[in-house]
Amino acid sequence: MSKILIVGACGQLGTELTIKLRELKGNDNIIATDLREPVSLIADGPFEKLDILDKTQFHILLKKYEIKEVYHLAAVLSAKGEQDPQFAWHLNMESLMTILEAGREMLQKIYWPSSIAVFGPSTPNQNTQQDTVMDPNTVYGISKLAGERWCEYYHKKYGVDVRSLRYPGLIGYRALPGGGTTDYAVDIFHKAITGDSFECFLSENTILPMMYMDDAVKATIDLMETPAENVKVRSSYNVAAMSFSPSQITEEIQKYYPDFITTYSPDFRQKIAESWPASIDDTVARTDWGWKNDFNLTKMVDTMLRHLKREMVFD
Ligand code: NAD
Ligand code: AKB
Repeated sequence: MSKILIVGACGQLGTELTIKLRELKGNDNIIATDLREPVSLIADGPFEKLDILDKTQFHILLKKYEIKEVYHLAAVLSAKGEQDPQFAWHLNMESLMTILEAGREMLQKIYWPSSIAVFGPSTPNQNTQQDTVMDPNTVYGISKLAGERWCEYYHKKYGVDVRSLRYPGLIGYRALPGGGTTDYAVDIFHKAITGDSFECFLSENTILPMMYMDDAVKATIDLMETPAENVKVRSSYNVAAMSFSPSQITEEIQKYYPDFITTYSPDFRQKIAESWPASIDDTVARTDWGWKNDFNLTKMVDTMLRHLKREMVFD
């Protein structure tokens, strides 16, 4: 079996993808890498410290493990990106270009995530289509849109097999989020199970597209296993699962914790959220490679609370 290298494996998505890929393909075939020390959940397989901005070290690892596939998950996300736009652009773009170039020379497949952040204030807000107006106004969104164009370019010009999904906000219980606008939808659960109230940085009626982590991992692996000729979109596919506002997720959590309350104190992230769509049309992904979500708001909340409560008991 050819070996896969994951860049940014200690992050919110990387932790979960590493666990699932190791389960499917064997521990030794999945090389987790990150700037940080390995988190305990992925300490059971090969791990290398890697700053993806260090091209030499990246190429040493590709050769050392005879890597044929790379999942590139390292990025600065939307909220953090606004604190240092130049660095966010540098990391998000340089790292992608390094990996796309490696795709020309020695890789068989590359996975690189995009985001609903590619859309902007002029994008139609409801059921946003695969192909539509895109005018992102965060450095993160601009870097994702530019990245999508580069992925398509490298595929068309050099035949690089690079694949991508435009994830909505991802919600999981194993790892904490790393500086996005949708992070509140994970943080809220940690407050609910400890009996605290939650102060939300978005206003109560701000609706955003979201997805439970198992669906995101399934979509990613399904896309990567699809025969190349069926992957017709080489920029990035819209994928969707659910949309809700902070007040709607609060009401769902109150079914389990009736005394739980959310207060609202919108900050700079409110403007970012308002520039993104409220719901996404993912018909193209459903048609091209059979994408289908398993989790809606009700099932996601039930699953999150059950897992987090169980972890508290074992802590
Ligand atoms: P995260 O911030 O949780 O994780 C990113 C990881 O990359 C971290 O472990 C970090 O240590 C590592 N990293 C940072 N700089 C690095 C460097 N120079 N070299 C190597 N590693 C480095 O992010 P995430 O939420 O897991 O997101 C993963 C990818 O998915 C990103 O491209 C993100 O834009 C995309 N995405 C995430 C979401 C979401 O809701 N989590 C939604 C849409 C798209
Ligand atoms: C963020 O909020 O920045 C991410 C994303 C939707 O890309 N969760």
